[in-house]
Amino acid sequence: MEIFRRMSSMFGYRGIPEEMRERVPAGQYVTPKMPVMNLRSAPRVSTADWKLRVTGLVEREVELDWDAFLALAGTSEVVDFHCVTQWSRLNVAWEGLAVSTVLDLASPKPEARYVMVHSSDGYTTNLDLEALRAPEVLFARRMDGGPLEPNHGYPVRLVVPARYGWKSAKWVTGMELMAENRPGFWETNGYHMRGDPWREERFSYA
Ligand SMILES: Nc1nc2c(c(=O)[nH]1)N[C@H]1C(S)=C(S)[C@@H](COP(=O)(O)O)O[C@H]1N2
Ligand SMILES: [Mo]
Repeated sequence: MEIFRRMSSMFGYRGIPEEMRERVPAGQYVTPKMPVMNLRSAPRVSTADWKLRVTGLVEREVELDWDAFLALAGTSEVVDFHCVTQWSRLNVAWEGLAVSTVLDLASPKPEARYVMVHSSDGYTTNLDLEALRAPEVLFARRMDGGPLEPNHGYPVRLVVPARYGWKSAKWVTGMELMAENRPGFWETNGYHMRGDPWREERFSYA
């Protein structure tokens, strides 16, 4: 019993139904709520001013205003969310627009391999272009059946389920396509350049 208890806390399995265990990466525990993780206070963004821009190594720069975004947004999904500070929230429902659709509009140049994501709170994070093309990567405007709350990124946030939560930029306003990888905010401060929770890529020395 004791050995089981020690192992389950080690692997973060405590309190998790058996069928969900395989969905929880090593070193994570499951939380029923979605904690708010903000570097600074949530910026107030109005949909009237909001724009999403795709720039850098693209054939066509894209600029979507709120109406253009809404016209394209119709994808929904239920996915798990893993924060590097060790909490995982299972079954988060998101609605929005597939990032791959927006990338297709911009038509990345062949040399584009990485993306810097920009947010209106000044936050940045880098991702590889291939990871952003995965069908479950969304620009989300709704969460758990309601509008996205200001603290969770209103009006639009990125959702990248296959990366730690810091890559899911809130209040997102831009994607800049790049040939070389460049660190964003947390990556400059020691977090991993890729951040795959299934490989426990938490810190850059990993
Ligand atoms: N623009 C911006 N995006 C951000 C952050 C932030 O501070 N600013 N925090 C990140 C971190 S560390 C995590 S774990 C998730 C948390 O999302 P939540 O606050 O909606 O739970 O948002 C990420 N996206
Ligand atoms: Mo995080």
